[in-house]
Amino acid sequence: MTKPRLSTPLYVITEPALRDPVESVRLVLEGGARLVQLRAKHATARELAQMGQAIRALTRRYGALFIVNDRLDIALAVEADGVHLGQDDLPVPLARKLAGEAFIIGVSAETLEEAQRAEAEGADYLGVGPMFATTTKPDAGTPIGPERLRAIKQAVSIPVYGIGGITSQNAPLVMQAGADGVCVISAIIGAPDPTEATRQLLSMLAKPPNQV
Ligand code: TZP
Ligand code: MG
Repeated sequence: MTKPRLSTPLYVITEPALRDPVESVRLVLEGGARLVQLRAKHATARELAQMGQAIRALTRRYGALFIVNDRLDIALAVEADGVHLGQDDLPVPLARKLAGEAFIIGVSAETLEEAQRAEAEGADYLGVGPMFATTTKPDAGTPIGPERLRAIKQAVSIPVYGIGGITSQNAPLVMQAGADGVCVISAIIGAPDPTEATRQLLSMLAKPPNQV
């Protein structure tokens, strides 16, 4: 099996405090999202497995990629396309050993060093942030801003997604800094109409960075 390509600039992540994750995924797929992550920090393994199976079925129907946050066991069990690992999660080489070459492994990076190590260890993409202030992740560090992302992008060759406090207003700043895309939680999942919010962000991201 070959590794699926990350070819979309919008990566939508769930947040149960804002909206039910399965419903969220259904709504954003309808709006055109083709890369989604199940993130539910307080869910049990059983709840994650149930949500993961439902999201796997939905994403297959739309031809979308499905990543599970933190939990490689759940990701493999529900046949997700990949897992997203933080700096305190399973090290990339061990995840790779269990998941194989075709599996997507994403890593959160806040610094250049973390980004370079993740790439050297075999990560397939980076989530870099927090770009801006965010209330979704209370333990997120001080915002690093688009210039740090620019430095990271210049130092690695895997795709770089900005994350944290990204909205349709500031997404262009992230793209102009060289990001391959943006990860978004509250600006889409917390919007009154996530389908429409997805459509709007996607249409903006489709424009060349110097024209947005
Ligand atoms: N990692 C860094 S910031 C963040 C995560 C999961 C939260 C992003 O959420 P929002 O609502 O898009 O700021
Ligand atoms: Mg994590």
